[in-house]
Amino acid sequence: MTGETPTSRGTLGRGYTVVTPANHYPSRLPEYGDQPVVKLVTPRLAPSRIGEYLVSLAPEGGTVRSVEAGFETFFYGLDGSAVLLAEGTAHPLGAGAFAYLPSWSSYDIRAGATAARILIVKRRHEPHSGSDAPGALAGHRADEPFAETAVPGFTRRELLPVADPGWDFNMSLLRFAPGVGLDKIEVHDEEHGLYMTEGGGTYILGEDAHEVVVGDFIYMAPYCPQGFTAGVAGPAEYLLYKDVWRDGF
Ligand code: UGY
Ligand code: MN
Repeated sequence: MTGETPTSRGTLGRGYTVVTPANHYPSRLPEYGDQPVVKLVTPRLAPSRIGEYLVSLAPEGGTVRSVEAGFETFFYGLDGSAVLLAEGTAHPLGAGAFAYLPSWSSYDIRAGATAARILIVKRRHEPHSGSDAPGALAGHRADEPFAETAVPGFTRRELLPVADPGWDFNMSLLRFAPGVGLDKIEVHDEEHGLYMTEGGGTYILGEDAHEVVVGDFIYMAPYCPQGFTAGVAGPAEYLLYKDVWRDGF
């Protein structure tokens, strides 16, 4: 391209970022060798307390050395097939499969015969006295139906237990029928990492409105005003990280 500045929907706003596939500039991490890792957000972007990464594995590819223990980690398979190996257990990580590993687990990932893409969320566990730290957990988005909410056409699927204060974050799939959205502009202390898994719509972030589509990522800092309405062309869905059960200190 000569003389033309590429345009982009990606942005660094006040209290949020939008990172689209066109913005991806892959990094390398020693554990993944030359396979691309897109750092969607890390704690280098204050005040984020999470790292969220999009890892692309070549067919039969995987970690070239184990990822060391020390952080709790959530995995969500976007496409292809892969397996997560931790503590002598193999957890499937194909499209729609997910797993959680506690901070004392090291792990490896291996792709199957086709390339695989996996979303990974990493954070420091914040213990709560009186609650046991959670152990490893794995499942698939199709294991349970999405639950109705107070808003007709808006359903949710919780991938991690939401009623146990031992857990310090939730991972939820939020699904909206065409034209349906959140019923308020939320402003709250918890932060979000959001990955669009289907469709698109309009995201209100602070004082701005952004059109978002499948593959887009949004980081929302604590107290970032936020609202969403799905587009009319079809359903929209996103995978949402949210810290929970802690008082912010
Ligand atoms: O649970 C939540 O905080 C969620 N409703 N936020 C969001 O979708 N931006
Ligand atoms: Mn929210």
